Amino acid sequence: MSNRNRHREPPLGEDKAPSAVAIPQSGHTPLNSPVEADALALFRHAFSAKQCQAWLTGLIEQLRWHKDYYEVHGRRFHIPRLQAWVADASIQYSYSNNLLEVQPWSPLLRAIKRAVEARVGHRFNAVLITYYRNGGDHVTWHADDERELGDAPIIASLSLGATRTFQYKPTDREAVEGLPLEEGDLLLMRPAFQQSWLHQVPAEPGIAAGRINLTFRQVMAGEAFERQREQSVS
Ligand SMILES: O=C(O)CCC(=O)C(=O)O
Ligand SMILES: [Mn+2]
Repeated sequence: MSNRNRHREPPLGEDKAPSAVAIPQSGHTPLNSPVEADALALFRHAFSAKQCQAWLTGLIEQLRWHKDYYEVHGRRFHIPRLQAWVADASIQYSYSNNLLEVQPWSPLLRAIKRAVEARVGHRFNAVLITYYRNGGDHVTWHADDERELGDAPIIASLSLGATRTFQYKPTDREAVEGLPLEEGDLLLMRPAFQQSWLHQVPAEPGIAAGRINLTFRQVMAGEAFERQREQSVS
C-alpha cells in the first residue's frame, strides 16, 4: 500500500475520539444492513439543532455557490445541486477537467472543521460542501475513491438542514440500503466503504427544505483532485 494519503498533521489522539456507533453491531441505528462496522460509523445528532441551524444559515450566506458541470462526449451537463470547495491553499479540485474555485477557510468553516475533527479523531485539509436546495437536488451513485484521496480515504460527512436519505450498495450486487441522515448527524466513511460500496443521495421530490452536506477530506497537497465518477444528472 502506498502512503500517498499520509496525513500531514498527526492524527488526533485516540483518547480524544469519542466512541462511534458502529453499524450494524450497536443495534442503535435504523439500519438492517450488511455494511461492515469497519466501513461506516454514525455519530447520530453529534451537534445540537441550534448549533446546526446557525451553521446552515452562515454557510448559505457566506459561501460562493457554484452550479458545476461535467462533460460527456462534448456535451455539458450541470450537476443537480450547488457546490463549494474549501481547502488549504495548496490543493486544487477539478470536475471533469474543469478546475473549480478553491475558497479559503472562513472562521465559521474552521470552527466546524475543528468540531468535526474532535468528534471523529481525524484531521482534514479540504471540504466539499453540497447544497441540496430542495428534494429535487441529488447526487447519483459514486464512490469517493479519487487517486488524490490516497489508498485509504477517511471522509467525515456532516448533515445540516432537511433529512435526506443516504443510500449505499455493494459494488458487486444490487442490494441497496437506506440511512436517513438527520440534522447534526456525522457519518464517518472509513476506507473499506469507498473500496467496496457505492453511495448516493437520491431525489425526494416531496421535500421543500434545503440541506447542506459537508464531506471533510484529507487530500494530497499539490495535486489536482479530479472527480471522475460523476456520471449522470438523472
Ligand atoms: O450528501 C451526502 O450525504 C453525501 C454527499 C457525497 O456523497 C459527496 O459529497 O461525495
Ligand atoms: Mn460521496
